[in-house]
Amino acid sequence: MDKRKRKVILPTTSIINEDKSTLLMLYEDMLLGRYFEDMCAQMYYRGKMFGFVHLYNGQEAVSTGVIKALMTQDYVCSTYRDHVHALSKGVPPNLVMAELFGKETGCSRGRGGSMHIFSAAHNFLGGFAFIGEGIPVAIGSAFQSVYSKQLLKKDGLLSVTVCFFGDGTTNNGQFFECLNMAVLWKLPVIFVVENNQWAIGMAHHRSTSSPEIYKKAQAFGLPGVEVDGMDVLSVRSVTIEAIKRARQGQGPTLIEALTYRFRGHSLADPDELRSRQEKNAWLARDPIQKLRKYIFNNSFASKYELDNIDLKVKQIIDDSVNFALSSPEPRIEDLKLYLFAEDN
Ligand SMILES: Cc1ncc(C[n+]2csc(CCOP(=O)(O)OP(=O)(O)O)c2C)c(N)n1
Repeated sequence: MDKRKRKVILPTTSIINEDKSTLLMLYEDMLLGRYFEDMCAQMYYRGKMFGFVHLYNGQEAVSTGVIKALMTQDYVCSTYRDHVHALSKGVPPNLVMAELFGKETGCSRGRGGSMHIFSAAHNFLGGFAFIGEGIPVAIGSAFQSVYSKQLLKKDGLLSVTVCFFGDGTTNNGQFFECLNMAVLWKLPVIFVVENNQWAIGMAHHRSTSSPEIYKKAQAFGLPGVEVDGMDVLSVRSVTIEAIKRARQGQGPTLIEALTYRFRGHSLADPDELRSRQEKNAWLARDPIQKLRKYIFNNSFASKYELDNIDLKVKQIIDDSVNFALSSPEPRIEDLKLYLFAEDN
């Protein structure tokens, strides 16, 4: 068999019956992610953004399915493909767009850019340029939740930390070290592998000894679950289970979401290595179209209601661009500001 060709079979998960308001919330969040990223591409090519910009198109069901099942008090740790995770966690689009424009009003005050979206106010822990860098950070975050609850006797529910990373990253040692530690200390952490089948130009199955990542959980003694990452309701179902375990102090879960990125690795990538046939097969599984059909076919909402959500989201994105354009640049006198914690 041609090693470059491998058919991905998407698993089926029994889903929870969600009500209309939840379904529309999920739909709106996925659209927000998609339109935000489409606008980023436009702005990047118009010279409004600098450096590498990695877009999330195609993977929206993972961000929405996971993050929208969390509580406000929970934490999210992302990668360099971080804009949409931040939006799902509630970081306002204005602040994310302004950050991408390098403006003072951005969530990292214009100093971080695309790969360093942070918001302490939203428990959004970044944004990392190095692959695997967020995994130990997520472990630290989950540890502090346990410490605050058990030793400092903090009131309320145990907070859960979700850590996102790609299939390529799972070949990195930090992944294995952190699985070990998370199980050993029963940490309230959920590892979410967004297996979009490629690490830049390296096909996943050509770079790893055992392509089914969720099975690697077995070696460390935590549940490993494979899920259709193009189906937001399936992702949400498995996440709700994982959150329940984590919050009750039963420890971590590894979720492998099978998905695909609809654009190149970054906006600088001409995307010539993936076949047209493969791309078309995944484009036909567009997670936003899938949810839209589900909502419409089950009479949860009319086409008119869904189109109104589209218009609303487009307006939010236009507003975020206007906000970013009209925001001030950081001052040259402030070049060294925020290098140290005391500047904040
Ligand atoms: C420690 C480290 N080594 C190498 C790189 C270069 N690099 C950037 S993206 C990438 C591939 C990551 O692929 P994956 O984890 O599947 O994430 P995806 O881009 O598909 O979301 C690599 C190797 C890096 N950023 N950090």
